[in-house]
Amino acid sequence: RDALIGMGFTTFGGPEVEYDDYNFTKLNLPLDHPARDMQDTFYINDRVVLRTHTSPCEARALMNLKPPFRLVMPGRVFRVDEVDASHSPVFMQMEGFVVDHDITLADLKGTLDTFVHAVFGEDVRTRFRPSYFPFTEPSAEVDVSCGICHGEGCRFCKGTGWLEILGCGMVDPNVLSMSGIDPEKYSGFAFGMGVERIACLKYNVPDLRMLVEGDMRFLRQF
Ligand code: 2U9
Repeated sequence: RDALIGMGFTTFGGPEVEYDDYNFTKLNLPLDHPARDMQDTFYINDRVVLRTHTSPCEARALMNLKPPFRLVMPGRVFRVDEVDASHSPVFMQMEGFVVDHDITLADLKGTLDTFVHAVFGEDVRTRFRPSYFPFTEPSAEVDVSCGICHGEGCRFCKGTGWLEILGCGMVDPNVLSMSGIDPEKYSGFAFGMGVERIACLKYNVPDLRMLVEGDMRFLRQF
């Protein structure tokens, strides 16, 4: 977070109990999108959900703030999931959101490279892989070179030499115009990450549950 504040980001937020309109519709996920399934989302009623990502904060920012802005949005999110070493029904996300004149993919790459180097150290390498998100186009996933084997391939990185740490992309022009921002004048980028996952990768923790169990033998190491 300090690395992002250093680049001029300010924190922003929104409610954990959210309208499905902000959680899905305003982010380009229509009524028949699979992520809206009851299997994946905790519904309070027909119109209200526990937010499944911090992205509704972006929708609220687009409605309430005038660009330009550079925002970072950490917060708790909820998904219907069984607990295992890499999944939890409640976890922390941190998303970033930039809208300004002349924002390009180069700004996205430069910002995320700076962030990754601040968190994982100057000697890690980054890799941007094409991906898909409904609210960004183009989209990418970002990997860092494995801190255990330095890219050689080992058990920790499942032999690939790379660890996936976040998703990102250029804000889809439709998402901007849905909120009344002229995509001819403004462009932007966004990214999102699971905070516990980043912590585990940084400190080589093999199981997300260790972060919350409160075992003193684990906690004393930090
Ligand atoms: C608006 C426009 C763009 C938010 C984004 C991601 C990429 C992403 C996942 C990482 C792992 C969630 O924790 S995770 O499961 N997130 O990859 N999120 S771009 O982009 C937005 C959001 C809102 C209006």
